[in-house]
Amino acid sequence: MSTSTAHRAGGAAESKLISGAQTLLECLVRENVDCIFGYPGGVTLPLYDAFYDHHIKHVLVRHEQNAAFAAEGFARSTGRVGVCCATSGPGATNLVTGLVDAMMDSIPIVAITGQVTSKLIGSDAFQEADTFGISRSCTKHNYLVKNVTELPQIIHEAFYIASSGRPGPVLVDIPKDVFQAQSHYTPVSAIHLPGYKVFTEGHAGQIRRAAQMMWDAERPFVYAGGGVIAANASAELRELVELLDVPAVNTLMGLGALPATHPNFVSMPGMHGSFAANMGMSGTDLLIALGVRFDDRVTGRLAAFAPHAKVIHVDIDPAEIGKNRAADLPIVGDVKKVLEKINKVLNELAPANRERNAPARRAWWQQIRDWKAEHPLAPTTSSTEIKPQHLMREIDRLSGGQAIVASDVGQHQMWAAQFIRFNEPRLWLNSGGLGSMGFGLPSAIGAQFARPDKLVFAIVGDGGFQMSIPELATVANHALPIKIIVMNNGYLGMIRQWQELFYNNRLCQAELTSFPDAEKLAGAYGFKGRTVEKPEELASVLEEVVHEPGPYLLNVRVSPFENVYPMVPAGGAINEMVLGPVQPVGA
Ligand SMILES: Cc1ncc(C[n+]2csc(CCOP(=O)(O)OP(=O)(O)O)c2C)c(N)n1
Repeated sequence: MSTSTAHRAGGAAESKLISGAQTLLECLVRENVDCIFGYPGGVTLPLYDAFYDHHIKHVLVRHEQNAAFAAEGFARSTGRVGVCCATSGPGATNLVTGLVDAMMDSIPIVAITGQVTSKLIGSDAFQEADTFGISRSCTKHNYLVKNVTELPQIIHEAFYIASSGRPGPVLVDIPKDVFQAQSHYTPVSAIHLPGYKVFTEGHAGQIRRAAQMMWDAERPFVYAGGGVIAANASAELRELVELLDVPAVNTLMGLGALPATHPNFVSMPGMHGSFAANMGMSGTDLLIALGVRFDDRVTGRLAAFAPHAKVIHVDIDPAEIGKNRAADLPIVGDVKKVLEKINKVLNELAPANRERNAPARRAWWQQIRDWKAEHPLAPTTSSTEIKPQHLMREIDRLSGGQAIVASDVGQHQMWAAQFIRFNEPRLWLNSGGLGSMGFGLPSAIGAQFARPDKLVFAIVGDGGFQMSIPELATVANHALPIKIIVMNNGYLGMIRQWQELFYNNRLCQAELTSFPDAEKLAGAYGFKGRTVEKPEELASVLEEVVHEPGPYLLNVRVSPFENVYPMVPAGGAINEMVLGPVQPVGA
C-alpha cells in the first residue's frame, strides 16, 4: 500500500534548517490542519514558541481532557482529523479519557504530547509519565519520536492511520529536545505500512449473495450505526433502504445516517430505544447490520437478540465481525463502497425478485406501523412543571433537523436521542461507547470552531455541566455562540433512576444541590444566562436563546423524578421493555 495525504503543497520550509517544533507545524499545514485544541507546559514550550507567529489557530482550553473532547467534536462534526496537544506527565494523563472515548467511538484524532528530554526518559524526571505505555491500549497507534529526522514521516503516518480504515486516535509523544533539534525538512511522498492493511472493496461474491438474501427475506430490517457516518455512506444507505423499501433504525451513534424524517426510519433501538425499533430487531428474518458493533446497549441479552434473523454484517474492521453475534454473511469493507456495489446488484436482481415476497413484506410493514402506533415515543407534558421530553421537543422544533447537538451523558442524552430529529449525519455528537460525562460542552466547542455557520446546542445535565464549567471561559474568550442548555433535574438523574428502579429507591449520592445561579455564572464570564422553570415560558425563552448572537447559558429546571422509558433492564432481552412507570398495586 502506498498512499497518503502527506504530499500536499507545503511551505517554504524545505530548504532551510528548522526546529522540530517548526517541522511539526509544517507537517500539520500539509495535513490541512487549521485549528488545534491544547494546553501548554514546560516541555512543549518550544512548540508554543513556534505557535507564536504561526497561522494555525491554537485554542486554549481550560483542561486537557477538554482538548481531546474538542478535537473529537471537530472530527465528529466534519469527518476531518481533530488535533489536540498537551504537555508531558499530567497534561498527557489528562488526555486519556478523551483518547479512550475516541477509540470506543472510532473518531479520528491526533494527539501531540510533549515528553521530557530524551536523555532523562526513565529517570523519573519532573513531569515524566510513560505516555507511550499509558496510551498503548487507548489509541489505534502511538509513537515516541526519537529523532527529529523521523518527525515528518511519523506525523503523516499518524494522520493516515487515524483517518483510514476504522478511524481512531493516534498519539505522538515528542521529547523536548526533539522539538528543539534543527534539521532540514524533507517532504514525505508516500506512506508504506506493510503491517497495516485496510480492505475497502468487499468481496464481490459475498456482495452478490447479500443482495440475493435481501430480496429473499420476508421481514428484512436495517440496523445502521456510526460506521455509516464515519464512511460518509448516508446517500448509499438511503438508496438501499428505498430500493428494498425496508424499515431501518439508526443506533445512538448512527443518528442522522438516515434522515429522521425519512418514511422508512423507525427510530433508535436499544436500552432506551423505541418499542417499534426493538420489536423490529426481534422479529426480523434478515438483519442488515451496517457499520455497527452489536453493542450490549443495543442487543440486550445477546442470546435472545434477533432470534429469527440471519445476519449480514458489513464493517471495515474484520475484528468486529462475529465479535458479539455470528454473521451468516460477513462483508469486510468500507460501508460506502460495499453499499454502492450492493445497490447495483439489487437493481440488477430487482425485476426477477421485487414481487416475489411483496405480500409478506407488506404484512411486515403493517406490523411495524402497528408497533409504532401502539407505543409511540410521545412527549410527556405538564402544566405545572417542565418535562424533559417537552424540553427536547422544543429544541427539536428550533433545530428543524439541522442544528448540531452535542450531548453529555445521562437521562438528558437519552431523551435528546429519542426526541430530537437529525436529518443529516454529523449533527448529533455524543460519547456513545465510553459514556463520558463532561463530553458535551467541550465537544460543542470543537464543533462550533469547525462549523461556525451552524447553530450548536450543548445539552448537558446539571451533573455533567459541572464537570465542564471551566470551559465557559473558552466559550467566552472566543464569543462562541453555543447554546448551553442545562437539563437541571437536581439529581444525577440516570443514577437516581437506577437507584429508584433497581435499588429499592435508596437514593445515595445522587442529589445535586448548590447549582449556581445561571444568570450570575454566565454574567461572570460576560455572556447571557437565565433560569426557566415554567412550562408556559419554555418556548419563548428558547426562542430568545436561539436568537441571541452570542453564547447563552440556559438552566432549565425540569421535573426531578421523571424516568427514561422505554427501558430494557440490564441483562434483559430487547423485546422485554418496561414501557412506562410501573403503577403501584391498586392505583
Ligand atoms: C465521567 C463519568 N462519571 C460517572 C458516570 C456515571 N454516570 C452516568 S449518567 C450519570 C448521571 C448524570 O447526571 P447529570 O449530568 O445530571 O445528567 P442526567 O442523568 O440528570 O440527565 C452518571 C454519574 C459517567 N458516565 N461518566
